[in-house]
Amino acid sequence: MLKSRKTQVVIIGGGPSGLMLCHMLNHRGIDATVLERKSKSYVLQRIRAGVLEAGTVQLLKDEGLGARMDSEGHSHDALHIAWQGFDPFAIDTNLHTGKKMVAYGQTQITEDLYNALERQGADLVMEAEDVEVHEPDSESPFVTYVSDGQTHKLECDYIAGCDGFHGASRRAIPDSILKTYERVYPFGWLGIMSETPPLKDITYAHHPERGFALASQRSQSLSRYYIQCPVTDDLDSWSDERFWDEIKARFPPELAAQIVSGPSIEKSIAPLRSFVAEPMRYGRLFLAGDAAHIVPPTGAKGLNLAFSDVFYLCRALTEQISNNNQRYLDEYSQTALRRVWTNVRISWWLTGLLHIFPDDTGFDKKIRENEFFHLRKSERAQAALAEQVVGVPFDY
Ligand code: RFL
Ligand code: PHB
Repeated sequence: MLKSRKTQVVIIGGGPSGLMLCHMLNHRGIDATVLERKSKSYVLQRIRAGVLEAGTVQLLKDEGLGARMDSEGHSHDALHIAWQGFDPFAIDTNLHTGKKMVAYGQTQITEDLYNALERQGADLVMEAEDVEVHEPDSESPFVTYVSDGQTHKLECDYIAGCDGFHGASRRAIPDSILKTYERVYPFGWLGIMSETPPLKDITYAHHPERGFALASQRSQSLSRYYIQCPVTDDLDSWSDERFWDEIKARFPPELAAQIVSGPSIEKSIAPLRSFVAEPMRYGRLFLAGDAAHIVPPTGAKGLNLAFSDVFYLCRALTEQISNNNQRYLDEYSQTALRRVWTNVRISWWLTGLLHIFPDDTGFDKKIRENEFFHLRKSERAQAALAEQVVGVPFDY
């Protein structure tokens, strides 16, 4: 038998964007139901970074989610670049913009959100299977899903598709309406986690023959490192020893000497792509976060973009539902996409600057090197990059 009920907003996906939207809507007196395919423990096990733009930090504080971030996060005020053959240098993002970024894990943010939502008694359905969007372009959309072996129907006023790149909601938009833009990069990131003290600063490295490397961190005793590698590489071919030799070869010697190696506790290869789906609205269905766009991780923009989408979407739904003002809903896709493309561009640019490509010509290498010289020498180039790394404002 079909079980049917009604809510104002159905949110598909209980990752950071879906949870944050639910939290913000509930705070404004709007009913929302989150449908998440996985279990809570699975969602909380995903290891992802969290370099938070100033706007994301402010949004979390404004929404009452700042306490743990304030005590456990650490401020992150520079973009460190180590280019083989040159002294490492840093762009002081705080100096150029007056704004502060914070390094705080996505896993912790997700945990904070689950805790807050559970305290509020929010309507979360975990392990919801076969979620399907119905009639999104009508006045009465609904979503069906299976839970505990039973099919449920959720009638609603609006649907928020926050179900990531592989989710169901983007597919509910007809091909004739949805236009997608994509660049798949000819390499991936091989990442490892190790219980070793990290380098002092999150540092991006470039070696003209060997390619990109990144030294990052989770705590004073937990390090996260990445190197670019062919996406087709077999993980088995990357012993820990080979990884450490390779990453040390990509960093300038004085930094390589500071990298403390140790056994990896996690190792994976992630593909890199830029992807945007337009428009981010179809009738009463609105996409947010990775469901609508993906950026390569160079620059750490994905989560921040997910949160700016949620900011716009919450404002749009609240204005419509509470004040009968549809202006922000009508402008949602256009407003969100402007900021999306700004971040797609900067993530693509940083990826091109710091990686090597299999089809690089001598000309490409010279241009890349010159981009680096210019950035190192020019205060103005540094200020322009700093503005985007810290994050353009939501009203951009
Ligand atoms: P998510 O996190 O993918 O969550 C989507 C949720 O939807 C669920 N789902 C479904 N639920 C119901 N029905 C279905 N049919 C469903 N299909 C999927 C999924 O189980 C999941 O729980 O998307 P969201 O919420 O939009 O959040 C986006 C961010 O997670 C993502 O942009 C970032 O993780 C990207 N990213 C980083 N972003 C940053 O801003 N800073 C970083 O430092 C950073 N580092 C990273 C990253 C992503 C990485 N990945 C994905 C490999 C480092 C890594 C390694
Ligand atoms: C990470 O710590 O995992 C991390 C940091 C910076 C990035 C991407 C990932 O640009």
